[in-house]
Amino acid sequence: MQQRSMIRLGVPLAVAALALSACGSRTDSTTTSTAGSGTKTVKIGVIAPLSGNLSALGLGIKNSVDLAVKQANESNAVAGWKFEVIAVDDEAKADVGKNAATKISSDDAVIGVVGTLNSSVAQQTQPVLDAAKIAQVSPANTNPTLTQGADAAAKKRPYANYFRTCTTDAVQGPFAAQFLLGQGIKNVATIHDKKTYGQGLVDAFTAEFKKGGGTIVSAETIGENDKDFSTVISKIKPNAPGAIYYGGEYPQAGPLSQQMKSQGLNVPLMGGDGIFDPEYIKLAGATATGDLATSVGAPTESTDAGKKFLDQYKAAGYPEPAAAYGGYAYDAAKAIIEGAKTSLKDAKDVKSARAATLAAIGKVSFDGVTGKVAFDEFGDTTSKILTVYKVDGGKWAPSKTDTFK
Ligand code: ABU
Repeated sequence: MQQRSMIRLGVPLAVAALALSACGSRTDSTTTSTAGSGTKTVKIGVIAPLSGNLSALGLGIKNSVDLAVKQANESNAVAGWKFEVIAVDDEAKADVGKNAATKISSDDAVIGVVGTLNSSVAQQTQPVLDAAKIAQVSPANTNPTLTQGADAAAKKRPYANYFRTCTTDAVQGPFAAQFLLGQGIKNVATIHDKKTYGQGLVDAFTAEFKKGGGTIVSAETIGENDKDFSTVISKIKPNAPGAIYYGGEYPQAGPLSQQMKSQGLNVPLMGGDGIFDPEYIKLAGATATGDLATSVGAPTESTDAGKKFLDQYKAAGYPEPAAAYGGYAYDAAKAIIEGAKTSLKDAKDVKSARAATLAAIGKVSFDGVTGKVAFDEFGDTTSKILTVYKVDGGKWAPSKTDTFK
């Protein structure tokens, strides 16, 4: 049995009311720095959904990397070098992400990439970036196979260039299972979207839920672009689950919750970090109250470092909120910059410094806005902190934060 140290959070989450304004969306952008004469340029790529229905998360990632890069340039983090951001939209699609990785790899000035959001997209970007020895540090991919390989019993790191600042679904799924069992919910129906993330999360949840004495009364799937869930709800309802555990993201989870309640299946929907966004609540509507989500780490607003990051992000004037992965993207960019401090010191060009950058990123250890930033032998974050959030008063409110040991 896992031992957990628990921090109870009694104060509702104060969601930062960052102003949203319409802006022209660029699918491919380069933030130009003001490099003086004699300074060389090094680029950090971003591959994330910058358009489409997951762009609320992707734009927060892009902006947060931009903030880290601006600060690195202001502090002259690597003498003689100026950082730039090159951001490419993956549209949350694996094939588009692969093309984005190919495009970024063709740029000799790129030292590392922050991204992707989706585990299914990372499966395509990993081999492309690895072949070019370009570091990839994801703030959001939670599928365990990306770092540990397909066989959980014989873990083997598939790509030495890949790291992540978020914890994995091998922790997130069991964390949710423990939570529901702790609430006295012993019968759960599961639904996933058949994507890498959704399926893996439900598998991890199911194993722990059964181990803890729970019963999966129905195990269903949907299509990743489905909008009408009446058939799956009708199938589940007679089994009288105490909750629905959903593996997937908010564009489907929100309407699924709304349709569950309108069809009389009045139990909480619980999901992972893929549903933890205000968009979920907008889509799910008033009956979302009581729905649950886990997300990686402690609430950004709950720590001094997190508050400072959010203040700086707000002051920088980005039109979109940092969202769930902003702090993780900022820390991912900082990990690449820390690596570059070592690898670029005496380098003649970026390309020849890439292998040394990978080695240096593997050894970073610093206090980031999401906590200690360091990686284990698989490239996974050493942090095992997660938080359960509950929809309350039209917002996600933190319910409890735990560290899995
Ligand atoms: N971690 C949630 C959404 C992204 C993914 O892992 O596919």
